[in-house]
Amino acid sequence: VESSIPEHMREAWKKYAPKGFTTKDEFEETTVKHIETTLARSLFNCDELAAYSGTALAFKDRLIIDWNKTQQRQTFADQKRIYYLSLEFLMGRALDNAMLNVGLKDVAKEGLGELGFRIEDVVNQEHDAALGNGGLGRLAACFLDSMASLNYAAWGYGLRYRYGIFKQEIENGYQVEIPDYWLDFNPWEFPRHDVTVDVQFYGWVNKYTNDEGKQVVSWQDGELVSAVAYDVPIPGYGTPTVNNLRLWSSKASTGEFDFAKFNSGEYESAVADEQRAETISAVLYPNDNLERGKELRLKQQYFWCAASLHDILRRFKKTKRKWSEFPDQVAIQLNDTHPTLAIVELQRILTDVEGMEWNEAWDIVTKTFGYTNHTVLPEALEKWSVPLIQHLLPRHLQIIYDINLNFLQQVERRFPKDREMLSRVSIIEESQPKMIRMAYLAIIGSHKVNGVAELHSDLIKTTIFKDFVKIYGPDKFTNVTNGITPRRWLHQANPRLSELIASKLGSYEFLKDLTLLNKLEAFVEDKEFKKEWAEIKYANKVRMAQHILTATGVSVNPKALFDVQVKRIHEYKRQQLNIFGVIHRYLAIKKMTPEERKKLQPRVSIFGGKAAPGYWMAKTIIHLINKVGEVINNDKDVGDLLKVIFVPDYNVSKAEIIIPASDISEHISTAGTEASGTSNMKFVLNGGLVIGTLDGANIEITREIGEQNVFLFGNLAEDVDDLRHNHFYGNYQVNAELLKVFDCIKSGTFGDEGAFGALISAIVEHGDFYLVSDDFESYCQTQDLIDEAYKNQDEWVSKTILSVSRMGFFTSDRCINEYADSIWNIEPLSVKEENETRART
Ligand code: NBY
Repeated sequence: VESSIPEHMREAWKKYAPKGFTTKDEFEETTVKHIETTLARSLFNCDELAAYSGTALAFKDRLIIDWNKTQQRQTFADQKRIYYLSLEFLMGRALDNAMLNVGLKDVAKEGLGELGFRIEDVVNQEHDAALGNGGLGRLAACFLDSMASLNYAAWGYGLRYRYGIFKQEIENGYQVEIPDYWLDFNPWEFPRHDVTVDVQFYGWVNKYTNDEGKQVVSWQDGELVSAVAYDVPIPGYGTPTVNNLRLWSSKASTGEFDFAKFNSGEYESAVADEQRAETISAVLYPNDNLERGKELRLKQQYFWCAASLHDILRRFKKTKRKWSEFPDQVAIQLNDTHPTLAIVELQRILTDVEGMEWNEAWDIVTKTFGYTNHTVLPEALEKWSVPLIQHLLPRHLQIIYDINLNFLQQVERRFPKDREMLSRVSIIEESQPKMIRMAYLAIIGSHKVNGVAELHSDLIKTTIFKDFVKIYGPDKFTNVTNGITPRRWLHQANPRLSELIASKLGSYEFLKDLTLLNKLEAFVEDKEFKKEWAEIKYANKVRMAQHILTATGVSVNPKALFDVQVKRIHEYKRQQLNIFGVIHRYLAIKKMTPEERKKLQPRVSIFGGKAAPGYWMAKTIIHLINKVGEVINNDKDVGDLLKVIFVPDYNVSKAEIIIPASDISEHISTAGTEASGTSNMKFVLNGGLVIGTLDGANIEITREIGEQNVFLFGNLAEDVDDLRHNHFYGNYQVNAELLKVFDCIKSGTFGDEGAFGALISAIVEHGDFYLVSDDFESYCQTQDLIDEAYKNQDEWVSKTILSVSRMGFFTSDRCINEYADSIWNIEPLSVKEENETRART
């Protein structure tokens, strides 16, 4: 590793190089020092927030020491790196994770105790890093944790939004969005003002022949915006590896152009330019599974792709290798189509800037990229209008046309005279205006395309991408079933359960190898163990009930069955089916005799999730849930038999409280619409059971844990098309029980007469696209089965233990190893090798 410090002076560096605290006393010393100096607070004004800040700063010191060593090691080892490009990283809180992963949580707990604080209260001060919408963003966060824990040389690249996903408040039952300004105090990031990249927009393309007779293409006279790197350390669990998440922040370019403006008296307009530049990374777009074609969003995408590629190329160039070795050194994974422009940008740099021939460059590009698809919903597939790209990125548009031309010629040779095929697979959709189909571009520019659960990966091959399977053959398409990190989603979220498991398995090794959970099966009939298991679930429910009381003012009985559906609000996820089912139950309770009521299983129906601010139907669903809750929760006939709760502002840290407290969670999307789902895995891993459709990863969860441990219902994906057809052309009738629910809503039982009409007419008049009515009966019957099953607590607990013991497959560690094997062709840097490398430096 190169250094500017002369050999004979390095002794001083080695002597004073910080080692980081390891003991309780050292922890306290570092923490108090940070509180008194960095934060300028003292014994007399140190509140919990200051204690959090000091602790975080102490751990940040530790992480940085390991981070530096890891980066040196990885550079020295000179092997392939994986770059995970994602517009979203839904990280949640970092302190508890840092303490756990570096193995110093007990030290911190004791130390904080001596300083007068409870570790739980301190950890709770942290603001979530919420740079994501839902599953896709959280998946990226789990992947970072796994890649570091498995010692892969991996970098995440994303945007440093000033505002994360909005905070949700509920006012009179309506969702209200509040900006999430989260950067007031963020000890987990390091500004790298020396790592900046100028990114160009607009301008024009100059093609000419130079003095040597060579064709030159140059994109010039555009507007420059600077990307500044902010690095976030990503510690692995039980390993010295600390990887890097690099987030780009936009600011006005300090190029000569702007200086000229400042000096020529155009001070105000220069400041305005500055603000315009900063808006690029200002805000996370709050849509999940919906694409809206906004210019600023396209700017974000290109800004981030260009800066990241520039950074990756700079690192590659330092190795002095030939370009042909690029794909042996670099793997880039595209998290959905959001970073697809990186494909075009790499081709542009290799040809226009590096002077490579088209085919040679294209070969490198396709060997470098892999593309992960997360949806089959047509409204979520990204398209950008040709005029917009022409305006913003004129050179890229030309390259996209060339990529398309080459591709279509190849298709023409394989399928001569199939004009239909050519227009179907063209990157350019011949609409008004013409549109660029980003998924097609991503497929054509990658060597592998994967879906995120078996059913989903099959569906993309047989529906939206079927022509591409014909063209490239089936091997280009593969499946990598999603996973979750057991560090956050078992150990951190449910420390008591993790501890109980460790006590039976003899160690915490299962957090590194989740398949070891299968040893729990031996305790399925162990009375003492089952008792403790059930006690932990109950304690988690008590904690949840406390949260519900503070957040909503409603008091719920922790002995009731907790039925949870928390996820983004979307018609395809069918929260409307759930709330209609709740109303159906309410109507049944109202009709019951006191004797019948006594026999009924008490329930708490818990909802949570954000609606995209412009998604009116989703907002209406939230409104209905809240209004139903107001009525049912105050109905004396009902009492504890049924409560309906909407937990406001569902986010990662709330998930960590809610998930361990669930008895049943709902994963009830219309079959074929939910690509995978990942919370389903989290719930089962925490000793909850699932009610679900045969969709996404529910299918594989069922295969792993056994049909008898899952409550499945509803129509199959293969029947959806026919059912939809029948809604319009057959003699179709809405389910009679569901109609009673609609009558109840329409009669004004839940106030706001008419406010919910659209939810009803979507089903009764507009073809019930999501098959709510078709699945209603089997949904309600299955809920009744759950009531029955729950009454036999002994069997129920056995089911949950058995399920947990069979969840090993769903760790994101397995998932990352599959990507590494089948897509990235990369090996981890073994810790042994790391230690040797360390000895050499
Ligand atoms: O990705 C989710 C899928 O719905 C879920 O089934 C899957 O488990 C998860 C991880 O693979 N997709 C998702 O969360 N998508 C988004 O959040 C999203 C965000 C933005 C846009 C599209 C989708 N967008 O086009 O702007």
